[in-house]
Amino acid sequence: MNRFYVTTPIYYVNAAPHIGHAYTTIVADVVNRFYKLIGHETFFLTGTDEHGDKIAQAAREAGLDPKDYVDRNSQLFKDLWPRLNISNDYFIRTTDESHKKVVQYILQKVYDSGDIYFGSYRGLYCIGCERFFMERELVDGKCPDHDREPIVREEENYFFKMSKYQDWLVKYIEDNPDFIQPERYRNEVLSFLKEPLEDLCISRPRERLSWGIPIPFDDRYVTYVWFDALINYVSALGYPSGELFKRFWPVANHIIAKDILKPHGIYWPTMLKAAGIEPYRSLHVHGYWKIEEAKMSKSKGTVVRPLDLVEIYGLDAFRYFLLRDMVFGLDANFSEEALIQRLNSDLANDLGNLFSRTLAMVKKFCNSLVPPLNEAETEKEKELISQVDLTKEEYEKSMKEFAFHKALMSVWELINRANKYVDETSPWELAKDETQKGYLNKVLRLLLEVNRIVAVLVAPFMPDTSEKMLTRLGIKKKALELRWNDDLKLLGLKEGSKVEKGKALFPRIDIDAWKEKQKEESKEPGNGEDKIDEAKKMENVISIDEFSKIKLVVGIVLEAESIPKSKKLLKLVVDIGEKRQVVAGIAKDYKPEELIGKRVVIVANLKPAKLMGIESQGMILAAQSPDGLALLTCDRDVPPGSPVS
Ligand code: ME8
Repeated sequence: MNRFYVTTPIYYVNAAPHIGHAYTTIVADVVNRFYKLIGHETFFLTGTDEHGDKIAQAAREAGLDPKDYVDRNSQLFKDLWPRLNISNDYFIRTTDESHKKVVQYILQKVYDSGDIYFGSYRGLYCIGCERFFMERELVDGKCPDHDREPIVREEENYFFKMSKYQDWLVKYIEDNPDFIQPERYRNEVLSFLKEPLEDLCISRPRERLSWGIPIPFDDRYVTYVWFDALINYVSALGYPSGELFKRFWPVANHIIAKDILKPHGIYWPTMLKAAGIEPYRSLHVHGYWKIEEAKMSKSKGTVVRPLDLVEIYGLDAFRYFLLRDMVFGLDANFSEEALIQRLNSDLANDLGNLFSRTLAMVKKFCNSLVPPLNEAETEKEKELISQVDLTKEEYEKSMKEFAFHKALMSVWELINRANKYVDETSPWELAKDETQKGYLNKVLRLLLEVNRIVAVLVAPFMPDTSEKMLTRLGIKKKALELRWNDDLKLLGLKEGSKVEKGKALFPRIDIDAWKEKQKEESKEPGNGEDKIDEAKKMENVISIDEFSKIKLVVGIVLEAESIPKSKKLLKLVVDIGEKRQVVAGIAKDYKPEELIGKRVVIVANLKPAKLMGIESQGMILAAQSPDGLALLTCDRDVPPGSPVS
């Protein structure tokens, strides 16, 4: 049997869960549900990371014993997940006795094999990250994640010989293109590995930090939090001898955000190698949810709490929005307004409308009974059926690539095709003509079946909605019991069985009223600074008039050359009816010689600017993807200077 093992990071318990934690965990849940749907045996792990400086300090600040503190806060995560419909099989805590034993077992094993040694280290240490930094990793002398200067720290400690495995790791990543995905993060790890790797300090003296797992061969020390935390992925499976470990470790898929790429892409594989454990199968790295293009911040009041949104908009709208609006791998900007727009247009309008109008017609014209399907097919039916096949194919491919937004887009293509089919066949007209009864039945039956197929395809994303739809179609199955081969056949309903119309799946939100309310609230004293400033957000929306001020034209690249000392920039000469010199930040993705003769799209009326001392008289448009840039071009040869509108 095919198997799949999916993990989230184990979250630090010094902060309450926010939308970022919810995103990763919902992604893992969607993936878990998808692999079950296609018939895999799966195991889904999440949990909490509870040791280390940061936690001990937070407990002190809260006036609590560390154990009481972590018990309380771990529970926040444990309680949240069922409310977000998270289908995890196990919840691990690093303070679990069984986990501690495995950490000590691995430490001893690696020590015995000679890959852990005792030494002294002096370096720059960031308390926030709980690790030493190299100078070149700092930005303006500060930790880029915590925006503060690291402290100088010197200590005798235990070190893991990570450097010994550098060449092995480089080769492993090169030989296994799927090991770290998307490609940009694989490249990031490889480029980091171009410099010599240092050994990893893996202990902390107990006199400074007692909140950790004792080093088995020296009780003056506890383990460094990352050495402890990463091991959760195998301890949860009962490593070394557990049955789950044997079954699921070979298919381990870790999901993380880019903040913890280095521990997962470098420390963890080398630790596994040293411990004699096979590397994990794949690491899947996503970007950040940002608020107003910035990091979420407690002090600015921009930390988004999942349950606040779920309460207002419903769980499935929230899950759908997160998976639809972020391209896995890239950063995304969170806004409540975007969520409302998705809810209104994709869920209430497209999906909700298709479902309710189909059932309303079956009620009216077929007495709520599933009609037979026995008329010959016309072109319209063939088109709809071929869209079903296409959607299934694209959906499966995209899900396996973690391109969730694409998978959903392909489902929405089917929904839109089906809505169009209703308009084209006009069942209400067919109903007026007795001789069309057979064809009317066929149209409605096909629509019912498409609704059923849509319900199955959205099940990983919106399990409640899926079950609600299936129940009304007369199918009593839990979302997790659905299976690709049985439940995605074109015909799955029983002729003559009863369907039920029910209420709208997704009530619309009145966006104007919502905006009004936001404005009112931001005027209330005390609210001004904490709330996201709606008016400012609206500045991003432009009118057609404003857009028409931007002059876009087609240009042909005549010359292209690199700019000395710049890794990013190329100097181009482009024919747009006249010659223009343009400096473009595309050198990482395009070689100069590839560009000659290419048709590109240029912003022609941009104020000239100097980049690295070279004048740029325009800007080239390119799409950004997790795998790099892609230039916009024309799919037909048009003369240089042709306007783009
Ligand atoms: O790093 N956008 O825990 P952590 C998207 N304990 N995802 C986000 C996010 C955002 N703005 N903010 C956080 C740790 N995340 C360690 C992990 S694993 C062996 C140990 C998510 O609580 C994302 O998954 O800081 C990120 O990698 C994780 O939370 C970091 O969680």
